[in-house]
Amino acid sequence: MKGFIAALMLSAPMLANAYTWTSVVDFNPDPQITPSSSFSYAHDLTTSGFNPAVDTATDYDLTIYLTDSGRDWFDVVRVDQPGSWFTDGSGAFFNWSYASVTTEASYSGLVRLNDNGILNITVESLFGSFYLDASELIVTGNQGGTSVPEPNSLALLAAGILGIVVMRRKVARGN
Ligand SMILES: [Ca+2]
Ligand SMILES: [Ca+2]
Repeated sequence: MKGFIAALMLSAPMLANAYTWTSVVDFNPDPQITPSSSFSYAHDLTTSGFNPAVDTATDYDLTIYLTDSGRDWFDVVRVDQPGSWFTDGSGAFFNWSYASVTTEASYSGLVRLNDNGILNITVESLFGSFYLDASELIVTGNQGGTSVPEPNSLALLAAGILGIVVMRRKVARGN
């Protein structure tokens, strides 16, 4: 029984290495979006430490932040991501000045993220005009590749420790 518990404790950290990566793009200046001008950009999760070769994205939330512009009756935003598009559930913003819209992961979006760490987004206006202030991508998944030191760096490390030991001995003798 004790052996079983020990084995369980040893294997637990390897079963799940849950991790969250956050990528924020703050547009400056904020691009204006109208029914005749959409705006495309990309979240590059590799700049947030995501490594497509070893890490796995399993889910994400994408939130965009908008500032109103123009005197429209109302505004409707559409967010395009690989394989799907999203319009805010309420359908429209009335009498607003600042708003955020959150959309969930698309299957194709997850495939792209796991392929190269990049999620391409296009923000469109179905009605009205507004500014795109910022975009935040929060990705959850598993962090793989617990870095195993290569033989070369192990040898360097050993040489470094040996050097410190030798130096200390010399210092000790000098005293
Ligand atoms: Ca507007
Ligand atoms: Ca901004």
